[in-house]
Amino acid sequence: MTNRRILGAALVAGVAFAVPAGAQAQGNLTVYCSVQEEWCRPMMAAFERATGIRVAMTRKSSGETMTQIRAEASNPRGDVWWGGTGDPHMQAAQENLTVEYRSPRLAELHPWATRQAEQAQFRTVGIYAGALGYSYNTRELERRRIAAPTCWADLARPEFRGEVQVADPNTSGTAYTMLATLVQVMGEEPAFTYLRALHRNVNQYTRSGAAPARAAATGETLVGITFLHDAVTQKLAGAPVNIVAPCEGTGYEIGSMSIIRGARNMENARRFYDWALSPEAQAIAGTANTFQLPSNRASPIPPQAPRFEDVRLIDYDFARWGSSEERTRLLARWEREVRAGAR
Ligand code: S7P
Repeated sequence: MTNRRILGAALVAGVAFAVPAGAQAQGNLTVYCSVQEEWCRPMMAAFERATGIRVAMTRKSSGETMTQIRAEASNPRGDVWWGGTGDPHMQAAQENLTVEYRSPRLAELHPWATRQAEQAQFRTVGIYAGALGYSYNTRELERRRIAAPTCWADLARPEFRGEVQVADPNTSGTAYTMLATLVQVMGEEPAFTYLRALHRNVNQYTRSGAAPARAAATGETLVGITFLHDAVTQKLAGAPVNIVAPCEGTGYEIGSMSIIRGARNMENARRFYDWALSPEAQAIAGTANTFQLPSNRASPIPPQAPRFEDVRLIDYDFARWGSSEERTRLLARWEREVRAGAR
Protein backbone atom coordinates (compact mmCIF):
# COMPACT_ATOMS: atom_id res chain seq x y z
CA MET A 1 0.00 0.00 0.00
CA THR A 2 1.14 3.53 -0.68
CA ASN A 3 -0.28 6.72 0.67
CA ARG A 4 1.01 9.85 -0.86
CA ARG A 5 0.04 13.32 -1.65
CA ILE A 6 0.41 13.38 -5.42
CA LEU A 7 1.35 17.02 -5.51
CA GLY A 8 3.89 16.63 -2.71
CA ALA A 9 5.42 13.59 -4.36
CA ALA A 10 5.69 15.40 -7.67
CA LEU A 11 7.41 18.37 -6.08
CA VAL A 12 9.91 16.08 -4.38
CA ALA A 13 10.54 14.51 -7.77
CA GLY A 14 11.00 17.96 -9.26
CA VAL A 15 7.99 17.69 -11.56
CA ALA A 16 6.13 20.92 -12.30
CA PHE A 17 2.35 20.50 -12.62
CA ALA A 18 0.59 22.66 -15.15
CA VAL A 19 -1.77 24.38 -12.69
CA PRO A 20 -2.50 27.67 -14.45
CA ALA A 21 -0.40 30.56 -13.15
CA GLY A 22 -2.21 32.43 -10.40
CA ALA A 23 -4.73 29.62 -9.97
CA GLN A 24 -5.92 29.22 -6.41
CA ALA A 25 -5.92 25.83 -4.76
CA GLN A 26 -9.43 24.49 -5.27
CA GLY A 27 -9.51 22.40 -2.11
CA ASN A 28 -8.77 18.75 -1.55
CA LEU A 29 -9.93 15.30 -2.47
CA THR A 30 -9.10 11.91 -0.99
CA VAL A 31 -9.25 9.07 -3.51
CA TYR A 32 -9.02 5.35 -2.75
CA CYS A 33 -7.58 3.85 -5.93
CA SER A 34 -7.88 0.13 -6.69
CA VAL A 35 -6.23 -0.19 -10.11
CA GLN A 36 -2.51 -0.57 -10.56
CA GLU A 37 -0.34 2.13 -9.01
CA GLU A 38 1.04 2.89 -12.51
CA TRP A 39 -2.44 4.03 -13.56
CA CYS A 40 -3.53 5.61 -10.25
CA ARG A 41 -0.67 8.13 -10.27
CA PRO A 42 -1.14 9.70 -13.74
CA MET A 43 -4.93 9.83 -13.22
CA MET A 44 -4.61 11.81 -10.01
CA ALA A 45 -1.91 14.07 -11.45
CA ALA A 46 -4.05 14.82 -14.53
CA PHE A 47 -7.06 15.67 -12.35
CA GLU A 48 -4.92 18.03 -10.26
CA ARG A 49 -3.69 19.70 -13.44
CA ALA A 50 -7.19 20.05 -14.84
CA THR A 51 -8.82 21.44 -11.70
CA GLY A 52 -6.23 22.68 -9.20
CA ILE A 53 -7.80 20.33 -6.63
CA ARG A 54 -5.16 18.63 -4.51
CA VAL A 55 -5.51 14.84 -4.36
CA ALA A 56 -4.41 12.52 -1.57
CA MET A 57 -4.42 9.02 -3.02
CA THR A 58 -4.18 5.61 -1.37
CA ARG A 59 -3.77 2.46 -3.50
CA LYS A 60 -5.20 -0.80 -2.21
CA SER A 61 -6.78 -3.87 -3.78
CA SER A 62 -10.56 -3.96 -4.25
CA GLY A 63 -11.50 -6.26 -1.34
CA GLU A 64 -9.13 -4.44 1.01
CA THR A 65 -10.64 -1.07 0.07
CA MET A 66 -14.15 -2.36 0.66
CA THR A 67 -13.10 -3.57 4.13
CA GLN A 68 -11.45 -0.20 4.88
CA ILE A 69 -14.50 1.84 3.81
CA ARG A 70 -16.71 -0.33 6.00
CA ALA A 71 -14.34 0.05 8.96
CA GLU A 72 -14.32 3.84 8.49
CA ALA A 73 -18.10 4.16 8.05
CA SER A 74 -18.64 6.05 11.31
CA ASN A 75 -15.80 8.45 10.49
CA PRO A 76 -15.28 8.40 6.69
CA ARG A 77 -11.85 9.47 5.51
CA GLY A 78 -12.13 8.88 1.77
CA ASP A 79 -14.20 10.82 -0.76
CA VAL A 80 -14.08 8.71 -3.93
CA TRP A 81 -13.30 5.05 -4.52
CA TRP A 82 -12.00 4.86 -8.07
CA GLY A 83 -11.33 1.57 -9.86
CA GLY A 84 -11.27 -2.02 -8.78
CA THR A 85 -13.67 -4.80 -9.66
CA GLY A 86 -17.41 -4.14 -9.57
CA ASP A 87 -18.58 -6.77 -7.06
CA PRO A 88 -17.23 -5.06 -3.92
CA HIS A 89 -18.50 -1.69 -5.21
CA MET A 90 -21.95 -3.33 -5.54
CA GLN A 91 -21.63 -4.69 -2.01
CA ALA A 92 -20.63 -1.24 -0.68
CA ALA A 93 -23.70 0.23 -2.38
CA GLN A 94 -25.96 -2.37 -0.83
CA GLU A 95 -24.43 -1.79 2.60
CA ASN A 96 -25.18 1.93 2.25
CA LEU A 97 -21.49 2.84 2.35
CA THR A 98 -21.67 4.85 -0.88
CA VAL A 99 -24.08 7.49 -2.14
CA GLU A 100 -26.27 7.97 -5.19
CA TYR A 101 -24.92 10.27 -7.86
CA ARG A 102 -26.22 10.60 -11.40
CA SER A 103 -23.45 12.11 -13.45
CA PRO A 104 -24.48 14.16 -16.50
CA ARG A 105 -22.07 11.89 -18.40
CA LEU A 106 -24.14 8.73 -17.79
CA ALA A 107 -25.74 9.10 -21.22
CA GLU A 108 -22.29 8.82 -22.82
CA LEU A 109 -21.57 5.37 -21.39
CA HIS A 110 -21.85 1.83 -22.78
CA PRO A 111 -24.97 -0.06 -21.60
CA TRP A 112 -22.88 -2.41 -19.42
CA ALA A 113 -21.62 0.59 -17.44
CA THR A 114 -25.02 2.20 -16.92
CA ARG A 115 -26.58 -1.16 -16.07
CA GLN A 116 -24.06 -1.46 -13.24
CA ALA A 117 -25.22 1.97 -12.01
CA GLU A 118 -28.92 1.10 -12.30
CA GLN A 119 -28.47 -2.17 -10.41
CA ALA A 120 -26.84 -0.25 -7.54
CA GLN A 121 -29.40 2.58 -7.44
CA PHE A 122 -26.71 4.83 -8.95
CA ARG A 123 -24.35 4.37 -5.99
CA THR A 124 -21.65 3.11 -8.36
CA VAL A 125 -20.91 3.24 -12.08
CA GLY A 126 -18.83 1.26 -14.58
CA ILE A 127 -15.59 2.90 -15.71
CA TYR A 128 -13.94 0.03 -17.63
CA ALA A 129 -14.34 -3.69 -18.32
CA GLY A 130 -12.06 -6.66 -18.85
CA ALA A 131 -12.24 -10.46 -19.12
CA LEU A 132 -10.60 -12.97 -16.79
CA GLY A 133 -8.15 -15.68 -17.83
CA TYR A 134 -4.54 -16.65 -17.33
CA SER A 135 -1.07 -16.42 -18.82
CA TYR A 136 1.76 -18.90 -18.80
CA ASN A 137 5.48 -18.56 -19.31
CA THR A 138 6.31 -20.25 -22.62
CA ARG A 139 10.00 -20.83 -21.78
CA GLU A 140 9.18 -22.53 -18.48
CA LEU A 141 6.43 -24.60 -20.10
CA GLU A 142 8.85 -25.83 -22.74
CA ARG A 143 11.57 -26.51 -20.19
CA ARG A 144 9.16 -28.65 -18.14
CA ARG A 145 7.75 -30.33 -21.29
CA ILE A 146 4.15 -29.73 -20.23
CA ALA A 147 1.32 -29.54 -22.79
CA ALA A 148 -0.02 -26.00 -23.16
CA PRO A 149 -3.13 -25.36 -21.02
CA THR A 150 -6.22 -23.98 -22.74
CA CYS A 151 -8.99 -24.54 -20.19
CA TRP A 152 -9.69 -23.96 -16.48
CA ALA A 153 -9.63 -27.76 -16.05
CA ASP A 154 -6.02 -27.97 -17.26
CA LEU A 155 -4.75 -25.91 -14.31
CA ALA A 156 -5.87 -28.63 -11.88
CA ARG A 157 -3.77 -31.29 -13.65
CA PRO A 158 -1.02 -32.91 -11.52
CA GLU A 159 1.79 -31.58 -13.74
CA PHE A 160 0.85 -28.06 -12.62
CA ARG A 161 1.55 -28.89 -8.95
CA GLY A 162 3.02 -25.76 -7.35
CA GLU A 163 3.01 -23.96 -10.71
CA VAL A 164 -0.11 -21.75 -10.48
CA GLN A 165 -0.40 -18.36 -8.84
CA VAL A 166 -3.59 -16.43 -8.09
CA ALA A 167 -4.59 -13.77 -5.59
CA ASP A 168 -6.54 -14.19 -2.36
CA PRO A 169 -10.24 -13.43 -3.06
CA ASN A 170 -10.60 -11.74 0.35
CA THR A 171 -8.21 -8.95 -0.61
CA SER A 172 -8.34 -9.10 -4.40
CA GLY A 173 -11.25 -8.28 -6.66
CA THR A 174 -9.59 -10.24 -9.46
CA ALA A 175 -9.54 -13.44 -7.40
CA TYR A 176 -13.13 -12.92 -6.23
CA THR A 177 -14.09 -12.56 -9.92
CA MET A 178 -12.45 -15.95 -10.51
CA LEU A 179 -14.35 -17.52 -7.61
CA ALA A 180 -17.73 -16.17 -8.75
CA THR A 181 -16.89 -16.98 -12.39
CA LEU A 182 -16.15 -20.64 -11.66
CA VAL A 183 -19.37 -20.97 -9.68
CA GLN A 184 -21.29 -19.54 -12.65
CA VAL A 185 -19.43 -21.61 -15.27
CA MET A 186 -19.43 -24.98 -13.44
CA GLY A 187 -22.16 -24.77 -10.79
CA GLU A 188 -21.26 -24.26 -7.12
CA GLU A 189 -20.45 -27.84 -5.99
CA PRO A 190 -18.26 -28.73 -9.03
CA ALA A 191 -16.60 -25.31 -8.73
CA PHE A 192 -15.55 -25.98 -5.13
CA THR A 193 -14.34 -29.46 -6.05
CA TYR A 194 -12.26 -27.79 -8.78
CA LEU A 195 -10.98 -25.07 -6.42
CA ARG A 196 -9.81 -27.71 -3.90
CA ALA A 197 -7.91 -29.47 -6.71
CA LEU A 198 -6.49 -26.16 -7.92
CA HIS A 199 -5.41 -25.33 -4.34
CA ARG A 200 -2.90 -28.21 -4.51
CA ASN A 201 -1.31 -26.53 -7.53
CA VAL A 202 -1.22 -22.99 -6.15
CA ASN A 203 2.24 -21.84 -5.05
CA GLN A 204 1.03 -18.55 -3.54
CA TYR A 205 -2.15 -16.56 -2.95
CA THR A 206 -1.01 -12.99 -3.53
CA ARG A 207 -2.61 -9.92 -2.01
CA SER A 208 -2.98 -8.03 -5.28
CA GLY A 209 -4.78 -9.41 -8.32
CA ALA A 210 -2.33 -8.41 -11.04
CA ALA A 211 0.78 -9.76 -9.26
CA PRO A 212 0.47 -13.30 -10.76
CA ALA A 213 0.78 -11.84 -14.29
CA ARG A 214 4.09 -10.24 -13.31
CA ALA A 215 5.25 -13.51 -11.71
CA ALA A 216 4.37 -15.48 -14.88
CA ALA A 217 6.27 -12.92 -16.94
CA THR A 218 9.48 -13.46 -14.98
CA GLY A 219 9.02 -17.23 -14.72
CA GLU A 220 8.65 -17.04 -10.94
CA THR A 221 5.43 -18.99 -11.50
CA LEU A 222 4.51 -21.00 -14.59
CA VAL A 223 0.88 -19.83 -14.67
CA GLY A 224 -0.70 -16.62 -13.36
CA ILE A 225 -4.48 -16.19 -13.17
CA THR A 226 -5.43 -12.53 -13.76
CA PHE A 227 -7.49 -10.35 -16.02
CA LEU A 228 -6.34 -10.80 -19.62
CA HIS A 229 -5.38 -7.11 -19.87
CA ASP A 230 -2.91 -7.49 -16.98
CA ALA A 231 -1.16 -10.24 -18.95
CA VAL A 232 -1.19 -8.09 -22.11
CA THR A 233 0.79 -5.43 -20.21
CA GLN A 234 3.50 -8.02 -19.52
CA LYS A 235 3.51 -9.43 -23.07
CA LEU A 236 3.88 -5.97 -24.59
CA ALA A 237 6.83 -5.35 -22.29
CA GLY A 238 8.50 -8.35 -23.96
CA ALA A 239 7.70 -11.16 -21.52
CA PRO A 240 7.61 -14.71 -22.98
CA VAL A 241 3.97 -15.38 -22.13
CA ASN A 242 0.92 -16.78 -23.86
CA ILE A 243 -2.48 -15.49 -22.83
CA VAL A 244 -5.44 -17.85 -22.45
CA ALA A 245 -9.19 -17.19 -22.40
CA PRO A 246 -10.33 -20.53 -20.88
CA CYS A 247 -12.23 -22.90 -23.18
CA GLU A 248 -15.14 -23.50 -20.76
CA GLY A 249 -15.97 -19.80 -20.79
CA THR A 250 -14.96 -17.01 -18.46
CA GLY A 251 -16.23 -14.06 -16.47
CA TYR A 252 -15.34 -10.42 -16.55
CA GLU A 253 -15.17 -7.36 -14.37
CA ILE A 254 -16.87 -4.02 -14.64
CA GLY A 255 -14.27 -1.80 -13.01
CA SER A 256 -16.27 0.72 -11.00
CA MET A 257 -16.28 4.07 -9.20
CA SER A 258 -18.29 5.18 -6.15
CA ILE A 259 -18.62 8.25 -3.92
CA ILE A 260 -18.18 7.36 -0.26
CA ARG A 261 -21.03 8.22 2.12
CA GLY A 262 -20.02 11.07 4.39
CA ALA A 263 -17.37 12.34 1.95
CA ARG A 264 -15.81 15.48 3.43
CA ASN A 265 -15.23 16.96 -0.04
CA MET A 266 -18.50 16.10 -1.73
CA GLU A 267 -18.38 18.83 -4.37
CA ASN A 268 -14.87 17.84 -5.45
CA ALA A 269 -15.87 14.18 -5.36
CA ARG A 270 -18.58 14.91 -7.94
CA ARG A 271 -16.12 16.88 -10.08
CA PHE A 272 -13.72 13.95 -10.05
CA TYR A 273 -16.56 11.53 -10.87
CA ASP A 274 -17.68 13.53 -13.90
CA TRP A 275 -14.10 14.03 -15.06
CA ALA A 276 -13.23 10.33 -14.67
CA LEU A 277 -16.09 9.41 -17.02
CA SER A 278 -14.80 11.73 -19.76
CA PRO A 279 -12.99 10.34 -22.83
CA GLU A 280 -9.91 12.46 -21.99
CA ALA A 281 -9.57 10.97 -18.50
CA GLN A 282 -10.24 7.42 -19.74
CA ALA A 283 -7.55 7.76 -22.42
CA ILE A 284 -4.93 7.96 -19.64
CA ALA A 285 -5.23 4.17 -19.21
CA GLY A 286 -3.50 3.48 -22.52
CA THR A 287 -0.64 5.83 -21.68
CA ALA A 288 -0.17 3.90 -18.42
CA ASN A 289 0.05 0.59 -20.35
CA THR A 290 -3.20 -0.72 -19.00
CA PHE A 291 -5.62 -2.12 -21.55
CA GLN A 292 -9.19 -2.39 -20.27
CA LEU A 293 -12.26 -1.49 -22.34
CA PRO A 294 -13.27 2.08 -21.38
CA SER A 295 -16.88 2.82 -20.43
CA ASN A 296 -17.38 6.10 -22.34
CA ARG A 297 -18.52 5.25 -25.89
CA ALA A 298 -16.33 8.06 -27.26
CA SER A 299 -13.17 6.77 -25.53
CA PRO A 300 -10.85 5.07 -27.98
CA ILE A 301 -10.37 1.37 -27.27
CA PRO A 302 -6.64 0.68 -27.08
CA PRO A 303 -5.78 -1.60 -30.03
CA GLN A 304 -4.03 -3.97 -27.62
CA ALA A 305 -7.11 -4.41 -25.40
CA PRO A 306 -8.54 -7.96 -25.37
CA ARG A 307 -11.98 -7.73 -27.00
CA PHE A 308 -15.07 -9.42 -25.59
CA GLU A 309 -15.94 -10.74 -29.08
CA ASP A 310 -12.81 -12.91 -28.98
CA VAL A 311 -13.64 -14.55 -25.64
CA ARG A 312 -16.30 -17.09 -24.63
CA LEU A 313 -17.87 -14.78 -22.10
CA ILE A 314 -20.48 -15.74 -19.52
CA ASP A 315 -23.42 -13.51 -18.60
CA TYR A 316 -21.89 -12.61 -15.20
CA ASP A 317 -24.61 -11.77 -12.68
CA PHE A 318 -23.14 -8.72 -10.92
CA ALA A 319 -26.29 -8.05 -8.87
CA ARG A 320 -26.16 -11.53 -7.36
CA TRP A 321 -22.43 -12.09 -6.92
CA GLY A 322 -21.87 -8.49 -5.82
CA SER A 323 -24.55 -8.77 -3.14
CA SER A 324 -23.43 -8.66 0.44
CA GLU A 325 -24.98 -12.07 1.23
CA GLU A 326 -23.44 -13.99 -1.68
CA ARG A 327 -20.02 -12.33 -1.57
CA THR A 328 -19.73 -12.88 2.19
CA ARG A 329 -20.99 -16.47 1.89
CA LEU A 330 -18.68 -17.42 -1.01
CA LEU A 331 -15.61 -15.93 0.66
CA ALA A 332 -16.34 -17.75 3.92
CA ARG A 333 -16.85 -21.02 2.05
CA TRP A 334 -13.60 -20.53 0.12
CA GLU A 335 -11.73 -19.82 3.37
CA ARG A 336 -13.18 -22.91 5.07
CA GLU A 337 -13.08 -25.45 2.25
CA VAL A 338 -10.20 -24.32 0.05
CA ARG A 339 -7.67 -22.09 1.83
CA ALA A 340 -7.75 -24.16 5.05
CA GLY A 341 -7.45 -27.44 3.14
CA ALA A 342 -4.36 -29.62 2.91
CA ARG A 343 -2.19 -29.40 -0.20
O1 S7P B 1 -5.51 -2.14 -13.07
C1 S7P B 1 -5.60 -3.45 -13.42
C2 S7P B 1 -6.67 -4.19 -12.69
O2 S7P B 1 -6.58 -5.55 -13.05
O3 S7P B 1 -6.57 -4.06 -11.31
C3 S7P B 1 -7.85 -4.03 -10.74
C4 S7P B 1 -7.93 -4.99 -9.66
O4 S7P B 1 -9.15 -5.06 -9.02
C5 S7P B 1 -6.95 -4.53 -8.60
O5 S7P B 1 -6.46 -5.48 -8.08
P1 S7P B 1 -7.15 -6.51 -7.07
O6 S7P B 1 -7.50 -7.75 -7.84
O7 S7P B 1 -5.96 -6.72 -6.22
O8 S7P B 1 -8.33 -5.95 -6.36
C6 S7P B 1 -8.82 -4.31 -11.84
O9 S7P B 1 -10.05 -3.73 -11.64
C7 S7P B 1 -8.07 -3.72 -12.98
O10 S7P B 1 -8.53 -4.08 -14.22
